[in-house]
Order: sequence, then structure tokens, then C-alpha cells
Amino acid sequence: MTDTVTVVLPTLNEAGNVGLLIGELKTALGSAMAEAIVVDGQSTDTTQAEAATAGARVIVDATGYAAALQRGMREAKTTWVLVLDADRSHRADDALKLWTARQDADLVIGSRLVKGGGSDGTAFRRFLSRLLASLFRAFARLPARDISSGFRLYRREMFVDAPLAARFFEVQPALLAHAVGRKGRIKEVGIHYHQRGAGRSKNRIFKYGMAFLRTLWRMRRQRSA
Ligand SMILES: Nc1nc2c(ncn2[C@@H]2O[C@H](COP(=O)(O)OP(=O)(O)OP(=O)(O)O)[C@@H](O)[C@H]2O)c(=O)[nH]1
Ligand SMILES: [Mg+2]
Repeated sequence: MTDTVTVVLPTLNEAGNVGLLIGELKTALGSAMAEAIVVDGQSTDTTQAEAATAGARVIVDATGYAAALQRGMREAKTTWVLVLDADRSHRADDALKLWTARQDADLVIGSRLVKGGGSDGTAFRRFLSRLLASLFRAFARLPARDISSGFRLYRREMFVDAPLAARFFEVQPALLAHAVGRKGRIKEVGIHYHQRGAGRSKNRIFKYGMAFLRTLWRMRRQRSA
């Protein structure tokens, strides 16, 4: 179990996407992939059945994205945990890039904002992710270009017990700050962010934007304390 990876997929209504992704990850990662764990927020479509048919262990946790990610890390038994979106935005070829970059790293970020990275999203979404990244770099000194990417490879031991206050997608900068606090070695690898496949986005820009800003405020206060 020293050099294998558990794939953790937080899902909420990803039928038509999740099974396809698991199949492609198995092909791309081969014997390095020990297990796929789908942490499902009580989908009302066929996500759970589709994930199980594709060979994943399905766990139900309806307490939000951040809790699902952390639950997946606790359930994993391998040295490495790869977390990615199950909506086709993140792809298996890029998963292999992250896996290949793990040497001398504790956290590998799949980044839209470094060389080789990119995004199909709207210009507004691209602007927002750049703005968030600039704010977190300037005010919380987070050492990454893409601070909100949910496509990451974690050295499990460093992150599994991280005490985090996050509930939604602001768990991403919170985990990055945790790595900095533990003197973790952080790498960024370019990935391409695709438009989602089937289904609808759960991203609510105002609600989640406010959560990011509260997290930034807290980090800034902790730095100056
Ligand atoms: N378990 C769980 N998973 C969630 C929850 N909300 C979203 N997800 C999953 O987290 C991943 C990212 O969510 P998305 O809705 O695609 O959000 P996003 O990628 O920021 O937004 P888009 O780019 O618009 O798709 C997807 O795999 C979702 O199914 C939740 O409350 N619980
Ligand atoms: Mg998405």
C-alpha cells in the first residue's frame, strides 16, 4: 500500500458522468489505483447505482462538499488520495499528470492557472477564479496560482486529521493553508477544466463566494495574531 492511490469523488446528482469517469480513471491509473470511493450527498438520480456498477465503494454523507471530501480521506487506506469533480470537468489524462508529479510533494494541485493549464468556463468564471487566487495570495499568502481548484492529489497522512471550519468549496484554500502550516511541499501541474457533462452545477456563486471571503478574513486575522 505504499505507493497507491484512492480516488475520492464527492457527488451530488452526477448520473451520466460518474461511471464514465471511474472507468477512465481505472484505465489511466491502472494498478496504482487501489480503490474509488464515491461520497454521495444523497443524490436523487442514479448516481449511487452507477458508481457501484463502475466498481466504486459508495458512502452517503449529506452534510456538504467539505465534509464529503474529508470523509473520503478518512475512509481511504492508501498513502495518496486523489480528489476530483465527478461532473466531467476533471479528466483522467490530467489525473495521470498529477499522479506522475507526486515525487517530493505532499500536495499536487491540478491548476488552471499555470503553464499547460486552461479552462472552458465562461470569461466571468475565469475572472472569478483569478480574482479569488489573487486575494488569497495577497492577503493570506497562499503559495499557489490556483487556490480554488478541487482537482488535487494529497499525501493522506498530512491532511486526514486537518481541523477545518469549511462547509463548501472554501475547503480548498483551507486545505492549502493547512499544508503551509505543516510545511508541506506543494506543486502545481497544469490541467484543463472542461465544461460539465450531464446535469446541473451546484455552484451558487454568491453563497460560496461569501464562504470564500469569510475564510480569507479568518486566515488574515490568524496571520496577524
Ligand atoms: N457529496 C457532495 N458532493 C457535492 C456537493 N455539491 C457538489 N458536489 C460535487 O462536487 C463536485 C463539484 O461540484 P459542481 O457542482 O460541479 O461545482 P463546480 O465545479 O464548482 O461548478 P461548475 O463549474 O459550474 O460545474 C461535483 O462532483 C459535484 O457533484 C455536496 O453537497 N455533497
Ligand atoms: Mg463542476
